[in-house]
Amino acid sequence: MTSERRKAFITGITGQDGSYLAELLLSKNYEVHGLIRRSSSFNTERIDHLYQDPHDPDVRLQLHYGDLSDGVRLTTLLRDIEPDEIYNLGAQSHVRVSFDEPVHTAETTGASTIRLLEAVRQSGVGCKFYQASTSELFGATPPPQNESTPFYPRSPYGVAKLYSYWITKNYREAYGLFAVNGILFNHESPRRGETFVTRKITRAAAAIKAGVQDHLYMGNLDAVRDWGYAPEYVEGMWRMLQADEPEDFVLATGQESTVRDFLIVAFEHAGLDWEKHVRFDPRYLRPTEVDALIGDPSKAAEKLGWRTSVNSAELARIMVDADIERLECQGRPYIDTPRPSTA
Ligand code: NDP
Ligand code: GDR
Repeated sequence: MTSERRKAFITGITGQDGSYLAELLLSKNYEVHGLIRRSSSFNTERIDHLYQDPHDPDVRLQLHYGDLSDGVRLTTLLRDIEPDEIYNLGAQSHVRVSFDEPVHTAETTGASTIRLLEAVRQSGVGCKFYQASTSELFGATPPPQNESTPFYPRSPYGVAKLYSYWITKNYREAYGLFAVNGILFNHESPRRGETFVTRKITRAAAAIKAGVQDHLYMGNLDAVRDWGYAPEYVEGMWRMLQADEPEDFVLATGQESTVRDFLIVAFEHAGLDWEKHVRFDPRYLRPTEVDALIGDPSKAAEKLGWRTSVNSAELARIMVDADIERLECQGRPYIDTPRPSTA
């Protein structure tokens, strides 16, 4: 049995998507290997519930220290692990932060993809490769966006991801690698990073309801996004690697909401009037904004049988409930995390 078990290597396993993907693959009996950065404090909160004592026989989740900036480490790891599937989810993934740290973002979100692809070639492992591409590639091109829509990125993050998209496609064509781009529209969950807009809103709704916060400072409320539920999207990633041919796919709900729409639902669900609490702060604006992203997921529906079932209003309610519960468990006083003022 064990010899037939497939092995997956996930970069970004400590992130939102990496944690759900690890869960999914473990449930499918994979042996899961994750790359984690050495940090001065623990950074594995999202996968702590999956932890298995490495001393146990038959352990199926194994974590390896490494950084996407270290190509030699990537090659050595792949040689040792010999994965059947690689999911490249690791990135500096915050669009606003990419304007503060453009060079770091180019390195982590762009150049790291070629380091990993070269590690695949140099280690000689025969494996499939998933690249976490993004609707941010479409940027200024108006919706609806599908696999044939021209790209026009609007941030250092989007431009770095554009490089990763094309180098993945190039390695597919040049070397016959089973390498695919999942062009994923925004997907959220209770595990979403705290400075992305949905989570920022749902955390604030919970904190204001609990009486430990008064105001929420926000940027552009008119931006239109296509928000889906993250666990459904990692299923789509896996399906892309199970297809007969390597192809790129858009994953999206096909439905639009503004930031304001999400805010209204989240605050209403917490029993709050958003207009009493939300204030504008220009520091949260981006030098160049992506006004509207609405995906057309028909190719994924047709060829992968992939569909979403959670819309953005349901998502807002799931996330508010989770943040209320989390805050109740934490107890008071509620201490927000120190962070720079742009995200
Ligand atoms: P997160 O920001 O939650 O997670 C990013 C992950 O990358 C974390 O595990 C982080 O580690 C890791 N990472 C960052 N820098 C490095 C590095 N130098 N070396 C190794 N690991 C690193 O992102 P999501 O889970 O939301 O997204 C996953 C991927 O999908 C990202 O590439 C993102 O750009 C892309 N994407 C996301 C979408 C979304 O809506 N969520 C939509 C489309 C694409 P640590 O925990 O130590 O910080
Ligand atoms: P995005 O997500 O940039 O789409 O990238 P984010 O949640 O950061 O912003 C969505 C929209 O909300 C507007 N906005 C604010 N955003 C943040 N973060 N904070 C605010 O206070 C605020 N006020 C308004 C933004 O201007 C924007 O229009 C996410 C990331 O996960 C990427 O990695 C991924 O590739 C894309 O989604 C698809």
